[in-house]
Amino acid sequence: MKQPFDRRDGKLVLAHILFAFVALLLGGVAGMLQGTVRSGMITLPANIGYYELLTAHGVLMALIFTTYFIIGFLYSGVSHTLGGKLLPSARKLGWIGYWTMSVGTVIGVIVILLGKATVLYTFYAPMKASPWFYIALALVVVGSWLSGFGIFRQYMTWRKTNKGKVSPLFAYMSVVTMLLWQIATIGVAVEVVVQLIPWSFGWVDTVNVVLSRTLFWYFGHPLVYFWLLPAYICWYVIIPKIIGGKIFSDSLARMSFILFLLFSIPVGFHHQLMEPGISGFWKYTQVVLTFMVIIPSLMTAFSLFATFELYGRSKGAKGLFGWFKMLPWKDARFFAPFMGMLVFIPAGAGGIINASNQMNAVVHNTLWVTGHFHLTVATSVALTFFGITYWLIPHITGRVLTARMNRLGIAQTICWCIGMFFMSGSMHTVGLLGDPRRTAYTTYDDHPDAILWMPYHVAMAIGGMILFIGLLILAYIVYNLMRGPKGETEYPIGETAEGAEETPRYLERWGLWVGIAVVLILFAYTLPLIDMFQTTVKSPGYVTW
Ligand code: HAS
Ligand code: CU
Repeated sequence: MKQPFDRRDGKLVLAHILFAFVALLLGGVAGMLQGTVRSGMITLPANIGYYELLTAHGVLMALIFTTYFIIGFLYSGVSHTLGGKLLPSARKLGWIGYWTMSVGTVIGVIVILLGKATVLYTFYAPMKASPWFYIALALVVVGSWLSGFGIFRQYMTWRKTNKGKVSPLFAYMSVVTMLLWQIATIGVAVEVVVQLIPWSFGWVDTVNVVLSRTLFWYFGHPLVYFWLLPAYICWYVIIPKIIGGKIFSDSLARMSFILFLLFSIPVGFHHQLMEPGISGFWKYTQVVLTFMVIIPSLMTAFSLFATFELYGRSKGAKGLFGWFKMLPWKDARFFAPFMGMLVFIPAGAGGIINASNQMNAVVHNTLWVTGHFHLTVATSVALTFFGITYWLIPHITGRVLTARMNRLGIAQTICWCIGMFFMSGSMHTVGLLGDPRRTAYTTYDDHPDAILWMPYHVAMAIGGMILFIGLLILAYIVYNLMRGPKGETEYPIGETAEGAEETPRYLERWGLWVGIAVVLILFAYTLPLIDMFQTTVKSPGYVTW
């Protein structure tokens, strides 16, 4: 499929990808600085302190880098698989979305750096930021909705003109990802627009804290799958092509995405297990649903192993693990996402620990959780996105990945994994020793036993430095990809293995799936929300910094 990319589509995609990398770089600088500022090694102008940097780091990396990259990547695949170019209306929605999000991002970052929104990326009330911070967030969300509508539009038009055909897997998965996003962001939009903006302008005096956190996590958990699913698109659809193999099963892949749509939203309480004001029964219910959403990840693991093994055996691999040697280890487009998969095994296991009520009591609000998400989003997802970049940018710009950049991509991956091993490994361990997250200083630090934590902090800092070097290598690679030698780069889309079962049509009955998702959400949230309206004590706002 060596068809060149439509130039206008390429521009839209590239604008998203490059914005994402600028955000990643700035977020990385903030991440680097926060440790040095906390330990007093340096002082920054305008009193920019640990919490400002931590907020900027979280917002830029977790919210901005991911959202831009994902929208860019999905648009590229939708354009490529649904007709070869975007409809003018879809492209237009993409651009309006892009500019709306960008205005929001710029306002948000300025307000954070001015020290008016030091509320971290989860912006928990009753910490009260400037209204402009919340307005900025609202703009980012609204912008992403518009982009989502563009993707739906392209898909619906394709279906109308291709009646009776099964849609391409990439496009199908993009639709699920964006549906999940649209349903989930309703929660945070209501929180921001109905609760936080009026309160931060001073139009109302108090805020219902439990309600705001519940609305946040109604969004916050599916948010992590909004990051994960595009990585899964790469693992299911792109990786088989890159290794020269086949997709194990198209229907299994679609089914796993549908399970994400159903079960990733009614589970937000697993972030609130230690919070008062929510009855044990509903926490228990949502934990059961959380365990349901582990299933599609296990299906994914199974399916990937099958793809790898089938490919290896087709090349003559013998024995139980002979296929392992056959994989293209020297190809950065494979190696980076593969390391992401490998890391996702312990990362996912950590998630299962978090979701278990009793163990959550041990790890909640400790650095263990920070360790968890640096493995999941900052390694599994991030490395996969880097792997995508190595062919996506050359494909769009009509260039090729040189052998030197490929080698550097492999070095970047190794650097990232070593850095994360030190940083996330020590976060996990010191978290188990009780070291709190999100804190520059606590009186615990004065206790003689706190000395136990120190070596882990040193290891975290060393890991952080290695990661920063990894980021600089990445920036260098991206810069070079934009200027590489002219040539053709394929957009790798895998094909389904022969003998795989036919894809059942009901997987594309959106009314049915969205309907079930809504029922599950209503089941998991209606009674707890009624409770929160009736019993909760409201709080005034606090500026804690
Ligand atoms: Fe999580 C907290 C539970 C997955 C991100 N999570 C967080 C936070 C973030 C985050 C950002 O229940 C912190 C939020 C904050 O600031 O407070 N998480 C889970 C569970 C899963 C999970 C059950 N999390 C993720 C993913 C994330 C992410 C994915 C980002 C992308 N998480 C929690 C809980 C908390 C939490 C609690 C709250 C903690 C607290 O107390 O605050 C599951 O989805 C995980 C399932 C995954 C698996 C792994 C499958 C493995 C695969 C790889 C196969 C590998 C192959 C390689 C084929 C079961 C698919 C081949 C290998 C060879 C050797 C050949
Ligand atoms: Cu979660």
